[in-house]
Amino acid sequence: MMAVAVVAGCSDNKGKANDPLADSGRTQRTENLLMSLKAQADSGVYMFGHHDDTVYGIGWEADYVNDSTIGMRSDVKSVCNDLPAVLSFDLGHIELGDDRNLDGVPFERIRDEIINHFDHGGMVTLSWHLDNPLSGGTAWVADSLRDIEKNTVASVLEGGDKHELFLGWLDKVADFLNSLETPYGVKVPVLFRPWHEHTGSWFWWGQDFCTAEQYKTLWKMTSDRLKDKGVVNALFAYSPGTESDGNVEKYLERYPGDDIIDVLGLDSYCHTPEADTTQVATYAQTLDKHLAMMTEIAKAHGKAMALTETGYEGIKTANWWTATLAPVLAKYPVSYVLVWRNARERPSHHFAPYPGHQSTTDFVEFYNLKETLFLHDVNGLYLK
Ligand code: BMA
Repeated sequence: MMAVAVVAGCSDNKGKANDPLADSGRTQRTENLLMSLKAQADSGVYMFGHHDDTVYGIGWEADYVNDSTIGMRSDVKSVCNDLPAVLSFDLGHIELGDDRNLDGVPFERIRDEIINHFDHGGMVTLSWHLDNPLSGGTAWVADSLRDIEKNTVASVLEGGDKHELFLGWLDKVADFLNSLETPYGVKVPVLFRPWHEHTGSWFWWGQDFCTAEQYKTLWKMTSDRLKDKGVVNALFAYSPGTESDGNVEKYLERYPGDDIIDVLGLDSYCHTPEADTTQVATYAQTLDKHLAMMTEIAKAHGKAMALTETGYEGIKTANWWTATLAPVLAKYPVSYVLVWRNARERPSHHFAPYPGHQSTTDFVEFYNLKETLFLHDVNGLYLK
């Protein structure tokens, strides 16, 4: 299967430093990225992604003050000698004006990693686990604060007590997105994925803490504000969890609309305390059911779709990549699959292999599947 080059796209504008705007008000490269996501999926291939891949892994952390280490080390690369085609980073705590994100990675470094990955033909997606503007707590709902959490979304909408504060938080995100520019004036496109897993009730924007209308208004406010602040390089992904159980109406219950969303996503995990083949099989069935549903919705709405977050914490079955994940993905037009982070501060919390891990042999097989695209595949020179 031929791979399709990702970010570079096929526009006449390619190579021009000023990167003119497309009709949508976004740069042509941003639109090209979206077209490439759809084209890749239609040709039966999907990109592999990993959260925080190049900034730390099991047993190491990048030297953030040394620019020569940007994009150089990665657990995935240590296993298959190639970087993921998709990198993911989190903007949590940018709203507070902090120098480092909620997992201790400097925003400066995140910016450099994004620009560097773009320079190598890869794609970047951003999540935002922002604090609670009303309670002062984290993105995650604390039981003791449940009553306050209930009012948080309402408080940030127009007329709410925290509206002004919150617009300022969105402006910090806008500033960051606007700063993603190469030295040659090219805006770097990214896929922004706020307000994810809203079908569950663990984040303050979750199901139990706002109405469908409030949730949709939160999205519209986010998209409008970023546009007003001149953001021209962001695509947006909608990433519910698996609570819809494969039901179209439930999946779309809080969908902000085709004018706001570019990519239909799904966040679905496999967590088992010990290796558990029954649970792994259940995970595959759940995935299958949701991706089948999303394929129909994506077709009807003309959208790209992706497995925006997934993974088996600890990867406790050695052949999980080729026996569990790949067979399901092969059936559906998924543009990328992204596994969560390899936490250097909590080694059991890892979702990609690292040297010595029991799933490395299988991961290399996964890497060599014709369907999977890594960085060498998307930069167009070494197509599988
Ligand atoms: C969660 C965990 C946390 C982390 C958060 C944001 O899934 O990995 O440890 O802080 O994501 O990256």
